[in-house]
Amino acid sequence: MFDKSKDLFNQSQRLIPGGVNSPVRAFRAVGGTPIFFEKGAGAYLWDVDGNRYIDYVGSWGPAILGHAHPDVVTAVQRAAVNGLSFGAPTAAEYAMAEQICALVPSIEQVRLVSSGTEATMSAIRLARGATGRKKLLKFEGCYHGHADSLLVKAGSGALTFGNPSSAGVPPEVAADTVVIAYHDLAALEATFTAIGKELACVIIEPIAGNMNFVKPSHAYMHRLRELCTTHGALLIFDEVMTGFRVGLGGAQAHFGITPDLTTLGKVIGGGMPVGAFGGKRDIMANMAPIGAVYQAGTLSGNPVAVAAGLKTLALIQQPGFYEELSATTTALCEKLSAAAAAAGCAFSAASLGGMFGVYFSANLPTNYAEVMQSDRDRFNRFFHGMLAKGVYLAPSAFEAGFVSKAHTAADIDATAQRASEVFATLV
Ligand code: KE4
Repeated sequence: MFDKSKDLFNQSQRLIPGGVNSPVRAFRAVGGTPIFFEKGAGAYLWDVDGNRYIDYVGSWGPAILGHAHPDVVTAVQRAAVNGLSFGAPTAAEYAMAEQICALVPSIEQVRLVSSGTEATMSAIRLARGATGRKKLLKFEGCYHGHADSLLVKAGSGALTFGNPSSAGVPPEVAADTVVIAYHDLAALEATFTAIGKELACVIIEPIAGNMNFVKPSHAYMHRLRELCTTHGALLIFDEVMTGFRVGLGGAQAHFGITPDLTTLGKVIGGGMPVGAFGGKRDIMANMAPIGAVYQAGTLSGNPVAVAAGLKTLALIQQPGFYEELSATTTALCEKLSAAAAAAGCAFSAASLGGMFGVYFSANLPTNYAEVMQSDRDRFNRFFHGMLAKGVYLAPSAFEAGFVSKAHTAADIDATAQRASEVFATLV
């Protein structure tokens, strides 16, 4: 069933570290051999062995329209025949900036980059340049890409500065990053009381997707906004995953909060490499070449990637898009939960817009510690059972899942039916 994937994985490990170009793809969290895919269309993926899957990873969020949407492919083809990249301004980049600023009102000016990591790394440098402060606050379980200052885990004490979570990150770099528990109001208040005036910024996943799906309370998020304002720390909403995914206005629209800076990625590229960071005009004025904060990129805003992003942003604005996407995702969570309950399996699920999380625990986690208490072994068995039945979930118990506009009610019913069969093997 997976012979060609196994052969390719054996080969690729010779020339690519771990055989993959991004660690989560290696299936280390779930065990087994990573699947090599060769085609995607709509809600489906086909692997090199010809197996078809209903896909709930969607390239980790970009494929909100489904794979190879014909209008997006045509837009890419039309752009490509005129040249792949000029390293010079194009009208399309301005059109992209217009779309982002129109759809995310907190963004008055925006800079395009080529990945979410570039977006968050640049936003933090901008916050430090704009405030003249060094320290940043992030939250346990949130992932913001692999910039040095973000590969940091909590220090020994609640308020001590972070320690590197990766080799190669100098301790002195990690020392300026404070890491506290996500969605813990007491920890947040204590941190601001102690070092609020020293914080250049707070970066948060406003709805977490990298510890699995965790949506904090409105009260917590609004208090975070208040504390940042009071202490002069810039609030960065990392919406690389939630932007245009949980709703047209992202998580900031859901909470009714205006962050100082927002980072974007994934959906805005429609599967091509596009990231962005933006915010208030007076903050963005610090960016080179008009300001002193340097940031650059050879392929930033390249016409082919922007063409994919522009067409994607146009299509997600169609009337009823998010109502239908949300209904499909809600139905998936409800049907999976019903199937688990019928099998007597402790399970819970939650979603917002086209993003969801499933947990092998009876109660929905509200923070990292609770997520860590879910049954990872059962998830891994569920993952492989579903994979064998042609359903591709994120290969980790600590990742969110994604539904596309291309997923139909029949796909959701098929997924639930196959899940019923797998749940029965778990209890
Ligand atoms: P990229 O550099 O991978 O484009 O974006 C980094 C990033 C930043 N912020 C958030 C909230 C993100 O979720 C991500 C990347 N997400 C992961 C999925 N958990 C990408 C998958 C991977 O690392 O291969």
